[in-house]
Amino acid sequence: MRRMLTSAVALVLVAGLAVPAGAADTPGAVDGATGIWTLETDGEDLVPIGFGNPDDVPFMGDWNCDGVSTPGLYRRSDGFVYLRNTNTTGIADITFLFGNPDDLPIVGDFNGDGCDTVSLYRPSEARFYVINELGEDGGGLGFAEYSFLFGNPGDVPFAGDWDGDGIDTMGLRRPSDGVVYMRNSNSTGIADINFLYGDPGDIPFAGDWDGDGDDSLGVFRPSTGIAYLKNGNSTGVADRTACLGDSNGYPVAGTFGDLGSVPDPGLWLRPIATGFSQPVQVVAPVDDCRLFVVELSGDIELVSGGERVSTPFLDLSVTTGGERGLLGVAFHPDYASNGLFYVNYSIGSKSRISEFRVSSDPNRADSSSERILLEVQQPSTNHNGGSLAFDRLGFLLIAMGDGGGAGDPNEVAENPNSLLGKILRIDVDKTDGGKAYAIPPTNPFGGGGGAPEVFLLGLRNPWRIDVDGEHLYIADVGQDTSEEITVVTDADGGANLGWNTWEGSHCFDGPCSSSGYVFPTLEYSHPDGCSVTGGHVYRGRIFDQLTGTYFYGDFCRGWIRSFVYDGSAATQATDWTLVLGTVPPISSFGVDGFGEIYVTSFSGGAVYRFDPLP
Ligand SMILES: [Ca+2]
Ligand SMILES: [Ca+2]
Ligand SMILES: [Ca+2]
Ligand SMILES: [Ca+2]
Repeated sequence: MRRMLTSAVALVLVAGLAVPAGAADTPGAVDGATGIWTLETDGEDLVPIGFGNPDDVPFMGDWNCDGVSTPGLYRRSDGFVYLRNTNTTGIADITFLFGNPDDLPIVGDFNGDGCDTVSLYRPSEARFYVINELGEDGGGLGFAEYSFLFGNPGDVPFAGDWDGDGIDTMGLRRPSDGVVYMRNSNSTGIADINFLYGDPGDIPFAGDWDGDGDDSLGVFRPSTGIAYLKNGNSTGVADRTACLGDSNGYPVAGTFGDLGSVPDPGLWLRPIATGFSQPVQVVAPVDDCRLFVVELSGDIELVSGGERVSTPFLDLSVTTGGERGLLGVAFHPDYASNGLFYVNYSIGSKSRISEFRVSSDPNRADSSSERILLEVQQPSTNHNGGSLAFDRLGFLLIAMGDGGGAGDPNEVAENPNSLLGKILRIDVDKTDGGKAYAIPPTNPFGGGGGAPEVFLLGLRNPWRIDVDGEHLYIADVGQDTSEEITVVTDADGGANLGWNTWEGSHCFDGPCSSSGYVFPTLEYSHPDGCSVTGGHVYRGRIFDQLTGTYFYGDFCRGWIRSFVYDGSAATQATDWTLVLGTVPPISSFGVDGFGEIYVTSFSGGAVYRFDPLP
């Protein structure tokens, strides 16, 4: 699928020198529901472009022989092929009629001239029709240079340069058994290469994933949205995986060139799944394609390949009512190797923080693996906090509310000896002092003067917190006047965020002196909202211009706003209502394994994702 002659010659000429390998092909995905193409760059950014309609058959090729692969599609409804020469949103540069409705497009450089063309495979005949000039088909097959039989009716075709000679040849994958058959010449004959790869229902595609000059197979599994890419054409495990969307997705691959200057597309809240029972978080281990949706009632549900998995990942018995329930989940930074994750839930009149481990089935936790780390007595059913998050040092942050009632009646939030009204910080990888965890050496009261778990003081109900590098974003729900978000660093242990002397920047329980307090980075008043729902700093791969932007919402009003923290203040404050609408009650935000942002709403039990506008 790439121009091999040039790089093969270059490699010969500089043999013995340390030259970089040729540009590797990268995968992309075409969303069958929206027609949005999402192309992975060398830096693993994702660049979305709009081209074609949802039901088109998509592919990539180098139509103008400049070394860059660009989109093409076959529209069965009108029998036309549409090709584009740049990786930007727009209309076709080249259009021509193509074959019969059931024919499948096959893209490659079948004569080694450095240009890709669209040939076709007729499944009913198991025959390839090879075309080396764009547009010559003209609706019939009279312009095909030659044709040949290969495989059985029903096989799924693809093309690539299996032997690195600069000429693409055909391959087939048999859906019934997952066996792959490849030819090194475009002629009738038995397969030169055959091997078993993937599950029967996988979709094959090909590319030079390692940039060594020959193409090899990848398969896309619609049920999980995962592509498995292999660097050699043989049976075995994948050399890399890529999340290519959901079961509506279709895989493409190519050398996409410099996509850095493509402007961000518009943004919308795409409904991913609905019908959850009071969803309060979306979370995933780093680089994991799945979504874990936390329900207040105690289940952690799974979404894989865009579809909800029928059995929950974990079904936890929790105490509900008021603001109690399963409140927060965090995956260990090394989850991929140790399978550990942490939950914050209500049990009786206590908040409990526990560790669990995944079972031998990656879609099920081992419900018998619970290791209770910490329990905190809760005086009331509200203000139980809820967030769990690992900081960049690998310590677990636990958000604890002031124990409820109203106005912090027991004056616990500023009392360093109480675990209520705090951000706590513990080391889950060690134990000491008879505890199920260790105290990080830099905790402010590790040497005395307060409870050693305490990290930040003066919180009312920090329902949602976020970690972004050294920065911690604490969204603290207010009493009757003011909602606040405070940004501190992981070196600010011991900081007092003010409650209940201060509610935001308003004196609540005087006398009020401003000395010794950290005041909000941003606050808003009632009735502009009623209860802040903290979100996340965008670190995803699609929206470059949102990188570093912190999103948050209001539970009651359902609006979404953002700011950029510049190291000392909130800048670029933005209200997204005209773009995203409102989805009250916003219970939480979430982030997937690749940094894309989600929103959960109690209305309809819905999970939404920030998505490129179709
Ligand atoms: Ca091109
Ligand atoms: Ca060619
Ligand atoms: Ca070849
Ligand atoms: Ca290769």
